[in-house]
Amino acid sequence: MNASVTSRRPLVTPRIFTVDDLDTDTIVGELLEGVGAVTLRGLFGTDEIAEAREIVMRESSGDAEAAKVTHFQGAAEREGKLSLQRRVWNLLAKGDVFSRMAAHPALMQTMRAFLGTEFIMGSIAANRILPGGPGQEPHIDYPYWDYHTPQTHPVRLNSSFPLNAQATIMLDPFTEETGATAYVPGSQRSLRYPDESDRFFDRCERMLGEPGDTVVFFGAVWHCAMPNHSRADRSAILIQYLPKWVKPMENIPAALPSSFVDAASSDMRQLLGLHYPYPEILDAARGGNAEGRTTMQTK
Ligand SMILES: O=C(O)CCC(=O)C(=O)O
Ligand SMILES: [Fe+2]
Repeated sequence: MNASVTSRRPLVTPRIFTVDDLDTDTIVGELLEGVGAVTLRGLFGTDEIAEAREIVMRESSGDAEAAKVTHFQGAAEREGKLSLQRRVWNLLAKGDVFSRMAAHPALMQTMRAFLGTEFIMGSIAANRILPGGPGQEPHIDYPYWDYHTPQTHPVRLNSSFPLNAQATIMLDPFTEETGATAYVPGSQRSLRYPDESDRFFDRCERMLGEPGDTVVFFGAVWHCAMPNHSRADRSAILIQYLPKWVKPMENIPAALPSSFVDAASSDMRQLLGLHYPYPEILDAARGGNAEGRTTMQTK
C-alpha cells in the first residue's frame, strides 16, 4: 500500500505552553473538554533537573527489594518485577529543588485557575521505571483511583469539574521506547475506570517530552506508565494537586521536620493544607462567628 494512504492516526500530543504564553483559560479548556493534558515547557533548567535526578537515583538505589509502597503494579507483583518501578516518597524532605518544583509560579497559576485559588498538594513523589520495567495497569488518579468500585463514591459523580490535577516533571527523555506515560485523549470526559473492553492499548497516545518538560493532566484521563524497553532509566516527579477540601493522599506535613513547616513560604503552607483549618476540634476553637460574609475580627 502507498505510504501516504496508510491508516496510522495522527499523534495527539498535548498542546505546548511556556511561561510567556501561559493562557490558563485555554489550559482549563484543554484539561476538561480537550485531550485532557497540556505540556508546560521551559519551567526547569538543566541544572535543576540534574540535581533532582541525582537525588531520585540515589534515594531509590537501595530499593531492590521493592520495600516501598507502589501502585497499579499488580501484574509486576505477580511476575516478581516489582522492583523495576521504584517510588521515592517524601521528596520535600530530600532536597529544596522539590519545593521549588511543587510551588513553581507557572504551576501555581495553572492550578489556581483549575482547582481554585486555595488548592493543595496531595502527594509529591518520584516514579523511576528501570530498564525492563513492565509499566502499569491503565487507571485514573486519586481521589478517583479506586473508581473500579464506583459504588463507594457519591452517586452521579462526574468529571464536569475537577477533583484532581497531576503534574509529571520529566527527569529523563520520555519516548515510546523508554516508557512515556500513555493516555487516551478525551477519556476524562466520562468519568470511568478503564477496563478490557476499552482497548486502552489500541487507542492510547503518549506524553512524549524532554527532561524538564512538565505535563499537566486531569487525573480522570485514562493513563499509565508504559514498559521501559530502553537501556536507560525513565524517571519523573509526580505531583498531585487537589481542591482544598479533598482529603490528601499523603500526610505531607507529618512526614516533615517542624523546621521545614516553620520556614515554609505562604505558597508552600497552602500546598501543605495549612491555610485550610478543617477538620478542626470546634469544641476547642476560639469562640465567635468564624464563617460567613462577615466573621469575627482578630482582637
Ligand atoms: O510514571 C508514569 O508514567 C505514570 C505514573 C502514574 O500514573 C501513577 O503512578 O499514578
Ligand atoms: Fe496515575
